[in-house]
Amino acid sequence: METDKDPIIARASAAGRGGIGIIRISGSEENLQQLLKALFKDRRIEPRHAHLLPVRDAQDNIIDQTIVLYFPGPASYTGETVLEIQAHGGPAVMQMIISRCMELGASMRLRQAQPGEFSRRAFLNGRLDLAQAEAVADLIEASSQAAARAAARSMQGEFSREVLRINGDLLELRAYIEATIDFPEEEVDFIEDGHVNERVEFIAGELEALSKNALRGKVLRDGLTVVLVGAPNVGKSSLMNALAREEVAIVTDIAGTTRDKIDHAVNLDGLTVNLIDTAGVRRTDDKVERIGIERTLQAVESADVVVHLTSADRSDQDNLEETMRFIGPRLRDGVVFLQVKNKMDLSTGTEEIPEDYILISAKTGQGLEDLVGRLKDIAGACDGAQGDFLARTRHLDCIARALDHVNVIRGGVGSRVGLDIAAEELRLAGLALGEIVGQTVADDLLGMIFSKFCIGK
Ligand SMILES: Nc1nc2c(ncn2[C@@H]2O[C@H](COP(=O)(O)OP(=O)(O)OP(=O)(O)O)[C@@H](O)[C@H]2O)c(=O)[nH]1
Ligand SMILES: [Mg+2]
Repeated sequence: METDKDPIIARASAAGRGGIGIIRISGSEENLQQLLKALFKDRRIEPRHAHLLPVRDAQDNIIDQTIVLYFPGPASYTGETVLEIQAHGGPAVMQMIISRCMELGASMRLRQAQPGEFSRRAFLNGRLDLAQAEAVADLIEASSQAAARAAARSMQGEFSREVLRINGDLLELRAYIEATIDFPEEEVDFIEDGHVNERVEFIAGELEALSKNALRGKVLRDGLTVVLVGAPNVGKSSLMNALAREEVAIVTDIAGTTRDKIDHAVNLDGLTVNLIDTAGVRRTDDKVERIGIERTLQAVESADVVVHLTSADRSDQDNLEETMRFIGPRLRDGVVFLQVKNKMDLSTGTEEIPEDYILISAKTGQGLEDLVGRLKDIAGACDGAQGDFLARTRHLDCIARALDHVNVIRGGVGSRVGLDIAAEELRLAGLALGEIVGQTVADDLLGMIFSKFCIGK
């Protein structure tokens, strides 16, 4: 059975041919010392020094001249002892060296590493937290310079430090509140003296700012996912085509034209947007349409932004409620919901449209600039991209859940919200946030209470 203790080996450089290819081995000090001895006889290998050494096969024929680097744990990428062998980067040479190492390492159960296993060990050994380990993968995957720079910042721990800082604030406030629970007669003073509600407000603000930054980081990585939803015939497909500037989706005046969801990546003024056109939602007995509507709802779950389209050419109060009944329960925490009124070219000007609606006409192009502007604002594309870090949907999700818990008690601790509930919501917020870095919040709460409070008071 494979374990996390087995020494592992893999080619670290890309497959194919290259000037140099790198093989990496990670394991215990004892195992790697033994392997070194077998590979290079009695040559002394200095830690972190480059050595020019031949790797030989079982018949003592040279496979290649190599550069050997030795990193004793824990000061290595994985936290274990790591050996790197740089050889000429041909597939046959690489395979021969790996095979030779496997032969020599058979007794110590040296095996091929699984994907990501070096980074997994780095995480398990506390060399990287979860967000940093994810950033390693993102840096390698980055397809633009901006994304690469942001991934590098995440890998250096910029994102994690933000998360941990806010988590520290959450923990400190919770410690204060928990201590207060033990002195109910002094509760009011405690809350006021400790500025509890101000601190909740401050943390909520920090979480909102983090959420905004993380969304920008997520957009850098994956683009902004915008889902167009609404009743049949309001012009979703027309809007998709107008934004894409090509006929991506079929448009007709028949309600229920779009049956399936249609994905199309577009570049809106420098912002990468994954546009998803969907089947109009309504109650229907048509089997195919029902499947299409379920797909719409699944798309809603994956959205960063949901654009809810209504049409100016009819009073759609009814279908607004109807579509919201479908869509509402499927909206993720933290997703942005935009109300957009289409077909403004048909507007008589008599209907009342709420102020926060964006008014457009997919047909004439009116208002599309406003819509794109809003999307760019949401993605933070207008802010200087300096301090960005890369983030994933998973992170956004954790932050949104943390913010949800904080919002429950926002402005109401000691009045609307009891202290035990406040402490519990703060605990849950901390847990949600801690998932980002792969940490469950350590329960050293008592220690914090005693260190910060004079119990004799
Ligand atoms: N006058 C006017 N007509 C529009 C506008 N946008 C869409 N239409 C028309 O409205 C009808 C429906 O448009 P679609 O884009 O197919 O609507 P949809 O929301 O995708 O409809 P389903 O796929 O059936 O859910 C078509 O006849 C379009 O030409 C607009 O801004 N102004
Ligand atoms: Mg359509």
